[in-house]
Amino acid sequence: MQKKKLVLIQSSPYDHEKKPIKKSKLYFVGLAMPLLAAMTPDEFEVKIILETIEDIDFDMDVDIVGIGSMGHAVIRSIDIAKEFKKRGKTVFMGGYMVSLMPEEAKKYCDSVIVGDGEEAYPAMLKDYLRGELKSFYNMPVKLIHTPLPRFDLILDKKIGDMLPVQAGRGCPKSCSFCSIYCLYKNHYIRRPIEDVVRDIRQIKDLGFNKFMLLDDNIMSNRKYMMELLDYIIPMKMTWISQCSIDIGDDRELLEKLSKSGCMTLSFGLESIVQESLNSMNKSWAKVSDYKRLIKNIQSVGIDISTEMVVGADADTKESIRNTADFIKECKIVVPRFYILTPIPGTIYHKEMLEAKRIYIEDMYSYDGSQAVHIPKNMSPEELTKEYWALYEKVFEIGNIMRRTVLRKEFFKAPGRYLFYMAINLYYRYQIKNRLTPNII
Ligand code: B12
Ligand code: SF4
Repeated sequence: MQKKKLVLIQSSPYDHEKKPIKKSKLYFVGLAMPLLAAMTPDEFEVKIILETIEDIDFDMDVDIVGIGSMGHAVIRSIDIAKEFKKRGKTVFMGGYMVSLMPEEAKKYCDSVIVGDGEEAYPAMLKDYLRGELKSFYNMPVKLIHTPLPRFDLILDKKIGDMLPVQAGRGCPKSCSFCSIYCLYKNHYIRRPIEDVVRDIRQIKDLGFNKFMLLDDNIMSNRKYMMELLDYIIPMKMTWISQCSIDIGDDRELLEKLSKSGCMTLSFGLESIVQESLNSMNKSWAKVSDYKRLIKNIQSVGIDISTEMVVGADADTKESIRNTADFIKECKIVVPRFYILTPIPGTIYHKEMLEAKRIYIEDMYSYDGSQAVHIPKNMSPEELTKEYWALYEKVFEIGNIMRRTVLRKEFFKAPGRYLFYMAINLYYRYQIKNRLTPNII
């Protein structure tokens, strides 16, 4: 039997002129598409398109099209779906955004996969072959036991020098604005250590010396992490990940992380105002501890990148301006900011809706770069202005240089700090064009 032609597309968000953002190189690739490709039944011939670095030929010879939906890139995903539907193709969608609003997504495609794809995706493709495709597939998994991701399908593309590997999915915390909490509701799955090690080995065997450990909080199970590190240390690789800031008090774990090649950890610090953190159900994070914990982490040679939001109820113009000093003092190598945004499906969205504080209703414009809610201590327009002023300040050339190349650590690892500088300069370029930095 002739194989059905399947293409999996990771869409790229639109810029202000409604053109998909393009890049000559995608440094961080996601895992979803190579993983789904690996779980594709034999009856299909599968191909991956990463739209940030390649164009989509809507007239390509294909039977069925799968489209991802990450953040505000969902509006592009919908437009892609419409184009393929016009040409009579079968279209399915998956990923975070469509999982948070499946009914809406279904208007534009034949089938929506909600949440985990491990069981739902192969089941959906089998149904398609039988001519029994359902509108929705929602099959949460208890254990993630997956084949090796098909990185071979993306190796000839313009990607960076690191590949992703997943350790855990979901998060034990419950921050009110977070899509991960909203989708997984504290359900946190850790993959078997031997599978994670197998995947890291594949990355090394493919000639990559760096990996990105995907897990929303590598700190949440210390025993698991300590054991995983025992396997990572002898591989002599470099890696980055995300974590909660309380890891700064665990000297033993920090030293072992550093020994294993952990280069950068990203922390969702969110705000330098404690009341704002409390209002986001993140009172477990203590602003008064931030500087001390950051110093501890940096003292073992691990650099810090941060994710912060502005526009929470206790934020003022002054606190937003002071955030720039915090970043400077802490020498955060890659700082990122968003305007606190009520993503549909999250608790925060419900709160803002009930309080009649939604300012812009078109959820497709929710890209974290303009205020779409009514803040407490300023107008939405003022918040948007303060947000960009903060970004401008933090990404002044002098500030970029000070936190990347003009620091004593530079001499220990010049390549690493030059890499951070390049990211910062690219972000600066995006900020000048009023694009929220991220796709790198
Ligand atoms: C790696 C990553 C990136 C990378 C790579 C992106 C890429 N294009 O692949 C970079 C840094 C470039 C990036 C950028 C962005 N990201 Co991102 N990213 C992640 C991260 C850390 C891991 C994603 C991953 O690979 N996970 C592992 C895979 C296996 O899991 P998964 O993605 O959930 O996929 C499973 C299911 O969801 C499902 N599935 C997923 N996609 C699809 C598609 C189909 C067709 C099907 C059937 C199933 C399916 O099947 C998979 C297996 O079960 C997540 C956080 C997280 N913990 O997941 C954020 C995350 C997905 N990103 C997010 C956002 C907002 C963005 C940006 C919009 C940020 C911005 N403002 O620019 C951009 C958009 C980029 C784009 N569309 O191209 C949000 C999404 C929130 C939401 N409501 O949608 C997350 C959840 C972070 C967060 N905490 O908010 N990102
Ligand atoms: S700790 Fe991070 S991933 Fe977990 S719920 Fe809070 S914001 Fe989401």
